[in-house]
Amino acid sequence: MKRALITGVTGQDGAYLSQLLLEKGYEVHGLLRRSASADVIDARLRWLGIASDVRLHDGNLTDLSSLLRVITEVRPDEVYNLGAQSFVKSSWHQPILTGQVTAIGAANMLEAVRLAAPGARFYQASSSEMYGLIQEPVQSETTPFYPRSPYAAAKLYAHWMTINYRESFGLHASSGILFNHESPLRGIEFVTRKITDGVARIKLGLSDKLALGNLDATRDWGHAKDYVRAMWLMLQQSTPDDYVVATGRTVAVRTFCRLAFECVDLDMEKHVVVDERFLRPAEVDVLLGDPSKAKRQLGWEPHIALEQLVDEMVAADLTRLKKLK
Ligand code: NAP
Ligand code: G4F
Repeated sequence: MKRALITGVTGQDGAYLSQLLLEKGYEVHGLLRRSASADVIDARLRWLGIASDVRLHDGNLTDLSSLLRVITEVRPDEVYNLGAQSFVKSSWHQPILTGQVTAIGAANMLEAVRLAAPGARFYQASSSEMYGLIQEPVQSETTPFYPRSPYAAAKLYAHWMTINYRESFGLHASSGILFNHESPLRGIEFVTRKITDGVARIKLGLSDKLALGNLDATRDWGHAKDYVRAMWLMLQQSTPDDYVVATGRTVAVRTFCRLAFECVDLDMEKHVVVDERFLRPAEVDVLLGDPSKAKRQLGWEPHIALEQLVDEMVAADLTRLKKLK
């Protein structure tokens, strides 16, 4: 039985990846940072019905000693570094912490793997956010990066450290440059989930307005379930490498919003207001990925279309809110 260790196991991707690996017969271990809300921290794992199947270990990406201890205890075959301060807007409010967790945290993981489990295969959660002010209309593995936020700068450091550890120490370390991916388990602060939650609230009469920021930004949105499969596929290759994971279709926040309102037969123009508080100091206007390398080399392609994703998210938020009503 293969053993996997996942950092960020309580997040959206950590939950879906745990589910996938359990289905494949893995023993799944997760790094859990200490929280005062211990009773709700595993909510996503519980939502998927797998909380009791994942073995949780107390540790923190900023504490190398804890990572060394956990890796020594678990002796993983595969390590997925998904833990991060992942909310771009917060990275301007907490730039140093974002660097400590998202950048140095990844370096800590690479060191811990190098020292305690050098034979383990390593996955780094890199991000399309690194393309920032895009240098090519469609972004691939060879497109130059231009980070536009403290988060993106931190991810870029982690990305290059992953490549450096592969080249310096021969670690089987791969980096997935994943474009935005969403699901009913997406954090409520991200725009897609904020929209589907808002739409459900308006439909149920719990609210009348939805305040958003830049409606013109466009993103290449996929489903998290499809994207965790790409992570796993990367670690099944004999040679480590870097891959863009995307759908190849980009739509505006406004379009996502319209689709969500259409799911409940409402007109977004009557409910959406633009609020400056949700604008960013520097914006990533457009992201559009070219996943051809992942298709060619991993045999990966997305199965869930944007319209299906929006339907699923709105339906899940309606169900969730009806229970609270
Ligand atoms: P998420 O839901 O925000 O999850 C982040 C995870 O990191 C949570 O489990 C969080 O724990 C954990 N974490 C935060 N600080 C930590 C620390 N100091 N020590 C240990 N764990 C810590 O993110 P996601 O959407 O699942 O994304 C997974 C990864 O992919 C992230 O690295 C993200 O930056 C990256 N990524 C995401 C996307 C996307 O569209 N979703 C695209 C590209 C890259 P708590 O539950 O305790 O907060
Ligand atoms: O949903 P978002 O906050 O995601 P963002 O900034 O693209 O970052 C996500 O994807 C990255 C991959 O490219 C990940 F690396 C990162 O960890 C995260 O998962 O914002 C998407 C767009 C932005 O252009 C933002 O300005 O939506 C725009 N937006 C408009 N109104 C809003 C809002 N974003 C949020 N969060 N809230 C709004 O009210």
